[in-house]
Amino acid sequence: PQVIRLADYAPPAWLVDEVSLIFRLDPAATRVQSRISFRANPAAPGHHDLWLDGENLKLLSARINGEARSVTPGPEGLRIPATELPEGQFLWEAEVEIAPEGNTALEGLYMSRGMYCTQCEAEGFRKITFYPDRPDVMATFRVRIESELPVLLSNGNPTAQGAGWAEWHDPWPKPAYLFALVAGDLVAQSNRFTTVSGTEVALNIWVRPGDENKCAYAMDALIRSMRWDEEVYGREYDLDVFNIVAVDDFNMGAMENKGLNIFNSRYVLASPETATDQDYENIERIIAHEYFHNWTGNRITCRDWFQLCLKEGLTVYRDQQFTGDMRSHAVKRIEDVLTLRARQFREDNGPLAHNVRPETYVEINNFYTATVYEKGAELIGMLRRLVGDDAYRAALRLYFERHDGQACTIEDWIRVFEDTTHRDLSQFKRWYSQAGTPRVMVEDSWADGTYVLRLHQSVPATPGQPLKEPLVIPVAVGLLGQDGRELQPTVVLELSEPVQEFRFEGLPQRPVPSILRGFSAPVILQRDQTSAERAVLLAHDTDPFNRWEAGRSLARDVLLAMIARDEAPSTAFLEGLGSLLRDPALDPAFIALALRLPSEDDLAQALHEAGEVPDPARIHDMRRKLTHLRAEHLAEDLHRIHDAMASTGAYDPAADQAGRRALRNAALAGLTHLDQGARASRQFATADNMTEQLGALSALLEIGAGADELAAFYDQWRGDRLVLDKWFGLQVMFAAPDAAAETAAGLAAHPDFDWKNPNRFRAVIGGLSANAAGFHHASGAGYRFVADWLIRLDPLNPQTAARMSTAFETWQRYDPGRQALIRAELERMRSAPTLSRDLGEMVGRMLG
Ligand code: BAL
Ligand code: ZN
Repeated sequence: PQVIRLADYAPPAWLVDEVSLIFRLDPAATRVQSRISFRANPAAPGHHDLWLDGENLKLLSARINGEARSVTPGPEGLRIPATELPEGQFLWEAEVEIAPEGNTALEGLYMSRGMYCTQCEAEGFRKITFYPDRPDVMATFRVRIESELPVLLSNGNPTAQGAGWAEWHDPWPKPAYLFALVAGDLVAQSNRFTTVSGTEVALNIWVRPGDENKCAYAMDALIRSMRWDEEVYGREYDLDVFNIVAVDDFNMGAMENKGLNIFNSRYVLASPETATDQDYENIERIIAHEYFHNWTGNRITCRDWFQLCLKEGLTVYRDQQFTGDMRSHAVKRIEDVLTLRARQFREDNGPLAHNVRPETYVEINNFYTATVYEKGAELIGMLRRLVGDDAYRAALRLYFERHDGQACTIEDWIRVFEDTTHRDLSQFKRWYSQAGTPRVMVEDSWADGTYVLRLHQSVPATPGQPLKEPLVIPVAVGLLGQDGRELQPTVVLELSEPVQEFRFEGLPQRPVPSILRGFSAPVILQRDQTSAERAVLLAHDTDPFNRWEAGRSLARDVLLAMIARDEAPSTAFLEGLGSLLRDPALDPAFIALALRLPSEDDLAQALHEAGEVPDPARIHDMRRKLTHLRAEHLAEDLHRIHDAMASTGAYDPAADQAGRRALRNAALAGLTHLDQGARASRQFATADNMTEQLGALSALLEIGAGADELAAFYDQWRGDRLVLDKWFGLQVMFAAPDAAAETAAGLAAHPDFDWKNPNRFRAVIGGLSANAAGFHHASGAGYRFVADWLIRLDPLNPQTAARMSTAFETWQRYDPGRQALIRAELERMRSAPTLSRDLGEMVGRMLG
């Protein structure tokens, strides 16, 4: 397969000023006419060939400046030699035929239950027509859609419409990956937004008839996002309309097409009865994320796909800030770090580790990763900490001013900060070009009122990168007295050498350090900390993240001691949790997070980090045992909380109520271990919202009960696709390790298992890989089941198959028996006759 390299970047020979497209929609034979005005790029002097990307297109006609051309495209596109091209500029016209109904890859123009929709990022536009499908070619688009379907949408503003047709114009130059088209029998929930300068914007969320009563929250989130981006980043919306469409078959979460965002329906549709609080929070976050792309991604886009983190890291950072402002910064930071560790640290410490800005790829779709997104966002947060809030604001102003309308690079981004602060950021830039999670090892000493922190940094070798250079790591530190009083408020230490000392003088007593406050850098902290120190932090740290972290590391160590030596959990640990449960000043959402034990995969990661070989079955048993013991010890508190957190009044998805329900469900999960599910059955029967219904069902399934509730749930929700996804997923995730593969196989044979729908496929096959002990069962049945299905899906939908193959990325952690089983499955996938470039690249990287 061809490897694409950042180092080979060359500017496009031909630029496009304007594109005009006419679509005559038909499921089996859609005709696409294009008129594209090309202009020689002054940045690529000389007279060049014209290369147009194109895949699976039937070329019906082609003309240059009105003159018919006979052209024979290859499998990836067509080339017109320079000798056959006018100099300077010319008009390209073509007509192609495509078959959206046969497009199972869900990339380009495809159909989802009778509706037409598109997904063009990263390289889907080339499946619609011949075009220079690269993000540094930006053009304005005019689109005419002809179809009998009632709703016909594209980017930009509507310009004209009649029976069976509609025309759209997008005045903002954009790369082809932001093109979108939708046609269907849809209804809108509509509203209006007046921008800060007084422009009226029509807002519409388009859904299938029957779903219009599930859009209110998404609309509310959109309006709040638009206001927030004006207030916090000074960014105003720039078209007359903003359309969002919910689609059932979608590979990703959502897509930021200019003026026409297309969403996986699970991130739009919500009602209290069908969506959990977590669903609501995801909707708010993703609506915001896609909206924020309008400036960070669309108005300023990426020069090439290696720069993906330029738009994704920044936009994730912005949506994290937004959620923090809407809900709770403390809770949001903990949630983000949980995700980062679960997904990005996992990736960064295995065979798929890669730079935040990769330097090579075979299939760019394989780089929409936690590293590009979540670690990319961490780099923005670190930069902000290093330069300060005011400089961050000034740098962002300069970024928007200087680069509006451009396709940019990480170098442009860093230069904006250098020009704002006059600081040399070349060392910081290594964060973009070095893979791997840095380790920061802490030693400290105390003498004569002086406390010294000695920090060592190192980054482990990653594939293709044996040696690493030191990074600039912002380490936020505070100091507490033994009595919990804060002796030193937060200061940011800049660790830039391999080893560095930091001194704190004039202290009255040896302090308890609170290191890496707010998780100020995406690193693994290595430090011997006594339980007494942790107890001080857990009880008193003014930094909520480190307060939570103290409890988290206590829980992790308790679990590791149980796994290694059957050691009983310390009373200090259990009592620490009890104090949290009894602290009326604490946010219930925070307590719920403090109660959440490290996942089985987190524990496997921790054991591997400590040089041990994790045993998934043992981890599972000990984690269950601790859940049980903890519930016994805290039963009284858990009862009280489950009663006290019961809802009063109408359901509201906002943070306050959601936090109370999260804590109530956490209490219930513990109590269910003690009462064989009596309380959970009652909660299930009386719940008037999905959060409590699903919380009860999960608690029952976790103890191996809940058969009646599961059947009732199916009967109640069999007509709701999104809720049915939950029904499929839960059963697999909570299946006992011995029965997990069998449960998944049974569900895959269920008449409602529509395996070509990515959400349903993820529910069952992804559900099994999320069941660590089931997936890693020593029989290999879990591995075999997942590999079977990936091999089956791959020829139809390579993007989703490749994404889900990351289930196997941790294989090097395990014992020789499991390693051999996984290797055999990876080899089997690699030798599948239908292997795609997508899955082929992933499997190849995992095998090394
Ligand atoms: N650009 C792909 C979907 C997203 O990150 O918003
Ligand atoms: Zn994004």
